[in-house]
Amino acid sequence: MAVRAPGTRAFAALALAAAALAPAACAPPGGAPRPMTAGAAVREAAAIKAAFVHAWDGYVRYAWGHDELRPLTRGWRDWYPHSLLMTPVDGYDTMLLMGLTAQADSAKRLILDSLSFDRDFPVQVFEITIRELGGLLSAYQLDGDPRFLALARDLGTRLLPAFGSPTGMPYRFVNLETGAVSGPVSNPAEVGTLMLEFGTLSKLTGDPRYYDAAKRAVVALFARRSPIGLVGSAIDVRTGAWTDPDSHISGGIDSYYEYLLKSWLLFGDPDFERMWDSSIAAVNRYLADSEPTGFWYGHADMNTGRRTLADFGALDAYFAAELAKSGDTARAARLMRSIYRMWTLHGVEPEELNYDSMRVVSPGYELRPEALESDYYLYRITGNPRYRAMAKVMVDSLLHYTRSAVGFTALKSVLTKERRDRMESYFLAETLKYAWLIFSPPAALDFDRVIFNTEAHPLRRTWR
Ligand code: DMJ
Repeated sequence: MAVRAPGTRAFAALALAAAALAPAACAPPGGAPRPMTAGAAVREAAAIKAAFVHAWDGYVRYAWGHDELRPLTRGWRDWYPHSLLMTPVDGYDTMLLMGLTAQADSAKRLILDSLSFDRDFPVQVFEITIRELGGLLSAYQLDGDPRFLALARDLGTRLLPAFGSPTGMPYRFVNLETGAVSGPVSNPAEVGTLMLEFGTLSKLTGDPRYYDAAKRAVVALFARRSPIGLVGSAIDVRTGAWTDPDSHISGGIDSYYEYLLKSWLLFGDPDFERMWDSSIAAVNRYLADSEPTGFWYGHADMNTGRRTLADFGALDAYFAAELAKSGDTARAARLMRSIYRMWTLHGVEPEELNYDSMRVVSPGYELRPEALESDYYLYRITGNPRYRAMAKVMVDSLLHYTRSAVGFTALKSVLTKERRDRMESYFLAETLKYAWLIFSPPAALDFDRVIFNTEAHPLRRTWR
């Protein structure tokens, strides 16, 4: 069923606000936007919190005990033959941060009463690690209940057989009960986005196996970078041979870079610093692209560095956060201007844009958080009020176009605003969390002491 967003004309005011920012958004941050008053920020944060409650209420009413809400058909979706409670596990720490005590209590009860990983089916190691393991570890750190850590430990142990390949890089899937593995052709994101969770699990339990397995995988992947320092899109974990040389910072590679940087920051392990330093130099040399339309990161051949594609999309938008966190606020600010331009082109960002022609290549919007994530980092690191102004435009349009009677829903197309019956759990874990944090006082979360995993679960170094 094609459903269109309501009140599009009534939304003209927002479009005007976007237009006011857009050309100039493209002017340097620091160009004197009207700072948001404290009262306006409080109201925006309250609207985002109310949006979270609306999303959660939909889950409670129509998808309770399942992985995800189907907002349009008022049903549910499970990823596997049995639910792993993706939405409650992913959303729990956002509830704690927002002070949603009643919601947090019911989510906690559901998780502790019924979440079990003793299941005879294969799961995707990457997704289960970033959503479930990450969610349980942050739940433990924020809430202190040892049952969260026990669940995390059980899950981490069941995932460990995935690392049993000849190279040490994990298979994509592992059966939680039998340990049987499958999916030998993987990618840098799935190989290299396990360290924060497995490392934290080791630090919190005193069992080094998790840290060691995840680190060995990253080191094995890094060792297979090309002579010019880039990685490709697909690699066989049995042989270590690349099966796709397309290099980029987008989905399939993205969080590999994110975790090199953040593993250095969270664990202080200098091997990660070296790998990040060498990787970011190659990325900035071969993938960064200054065009008349803005500053972007495109695709290139990992062996020659030859530009192959001028595409950038919603997933790539995380990269400004990494640049900012690593201290490169100049590139981060330039990239954020492009991201904002991409977002305001059609009112909501598309999944993929060709930045030469500025034509949409893939028109969906999957309720993704990355643009707001980068905006949040830039706002916290620079304090520049322009980032709150940008965020207000992005948040208001996303809530407008994706809100449905029950929950929020992905868009099939940002061009037509036609909807799709899906509310991913990361909408509660990430999108609404970053949005809310941008408009909340710094005390809402100690930004300098926290490392977010790629699903926005905050992890803290509580060990020596
Ligand atoms: C999330 O699951 C994570 O942010 C992941 O790193 C990328 N994809 C989604 C959000 O877009």
